[in-house]
Amino acid sequence: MNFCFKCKKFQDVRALLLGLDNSGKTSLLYQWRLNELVTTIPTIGFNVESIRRRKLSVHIWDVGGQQKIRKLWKHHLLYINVILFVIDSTERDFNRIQEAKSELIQLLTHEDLITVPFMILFNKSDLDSLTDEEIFDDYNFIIGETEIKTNSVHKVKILRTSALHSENVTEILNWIEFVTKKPKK
Ligand SMILES: Nc1nc2c(ncn2[C@@H]2O[C@H](COP(=O)(O)OP(=O)(O)OP(=O)(O)O)[C@@H](O)[C@H]2O)c(=O)[nH]1
Ligand SMILES: [Mg+2]
Repeated sequence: MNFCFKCKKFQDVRALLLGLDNSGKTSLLYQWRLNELVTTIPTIGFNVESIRRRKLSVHIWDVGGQQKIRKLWKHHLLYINVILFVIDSTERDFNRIQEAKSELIQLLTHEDLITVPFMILFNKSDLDSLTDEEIFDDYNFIIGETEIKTNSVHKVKILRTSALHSENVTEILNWIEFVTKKPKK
């Protein structure tokens, strides 16, 4: 009989890191993976890293956010357990805010994602970022609006992050653990 006492059973979780270009997705990914802010270049295609968290093995796909390659996002949506949508919270340009909102609404209303929990990350909180009121005015209503439109049952959480200072990185993993926990048999 073969016993493997060292082998632990990990629950695999697939997380998708999306958001406009320059929002900080790759920086967050490597802050999680390496505990440091790496020098990034715009992602063409995607990066994937796996992070162990207690009984979870979280596989995070970070997909490039430039406008011309956003059409590739749809190829990553199947079998995803959580979406982490990153917003550059220093961005006050009206058109860029509209762009981010439009992409987020498309995802929140996508038929393949109707039961997938979303975390919206307002990144770069170490810089001159949007105030809570600005975030509420510019983005928060999206969630209510989406629920009315789709009658969906998304769990949505909003969090400020900083890839530079590693702010809230642990909280994100805690939340992933919470929303993907399988009921005990
Ligand atoms: N100060 C500060 N800078 C950040 C933070 N996160 C990312 N940056 C910087 O923002 C720039 C863009 O970061 P990336 O991680 O490459 O952005 P991205 O979302 O992966 O961009 P694409 O790959 O083009 O989709 C880089 O210069 C980062 O160093 C943060 O929390 N604070
Ligand atoms: Mg990137």
